[in-house]
Amino acid sequence: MLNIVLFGPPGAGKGTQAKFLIKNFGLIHISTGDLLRNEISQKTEPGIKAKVLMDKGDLVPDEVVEGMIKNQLTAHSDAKGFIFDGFPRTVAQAKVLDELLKGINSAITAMVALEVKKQELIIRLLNRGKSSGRADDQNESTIENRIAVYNKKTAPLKDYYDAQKKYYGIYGMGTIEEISGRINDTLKKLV
Ligand code: B4P
Repeated sequence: MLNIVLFGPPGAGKGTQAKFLIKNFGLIHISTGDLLRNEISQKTEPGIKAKVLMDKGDLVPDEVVEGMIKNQLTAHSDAKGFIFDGFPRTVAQAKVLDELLKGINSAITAMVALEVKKQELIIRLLNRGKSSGRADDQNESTIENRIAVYNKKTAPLKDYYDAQKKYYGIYGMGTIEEISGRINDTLKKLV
């Protein structure tokens, strides 16, 4: 199995690049952000609780997203591999993911990390906010909070995967096509 953690700060291009990976490598895409937004639109109890946190740019509790990942792995038991987009976002989530994959005799192959300057992240997210309707894309202070949460809770995952020699940093500035070309070149060496 080819299991990729697609990593990077908010607005780095994870969701954007995941589309190319699905096409090029035939992987199942699991985006915890999309799954949570789906819960919100269905007005489920976890969705209603998550919305308050997401609108401020805070993370939702680990147990909520871990449960969603477990369901997705079960639902796609015949997958060739997975793209984990926006998950894990904490070291605790990474450890749970390792256990879940061990349970299906698999493991993370690589973390593909998109490296983008902070000012560019803010520009991209404010831009998306004009059409996405997402509360967390609407103003600079919420975006600043998302980046601060990323630096505090999520960025340490780089060391977690680096220690396992699974970290692949990708320069995430430039056109969408240039960046997907860089990711492809890196992943082709791993399959
Ligand atoms: P996510 O949905 O993961 O949102 P994101 O970090 O903004 O990334 P996304 O994939 O959507 O954007 P992308 O960079 O592709 O998370 C939202 C919230 O959900 C979190 O804040 C948190 O509250 C919660 N959550 C999700 N997962 C969680 C977890 N595991 N644990 C706890 N909480 C969790 O693109 C951004 C924009 O840039 C787009 O408009 C795109 O078109 C543009 N763009 C991309 N590449 C570009 C390029 N090269 N040049 C110009 N623009 C580009």
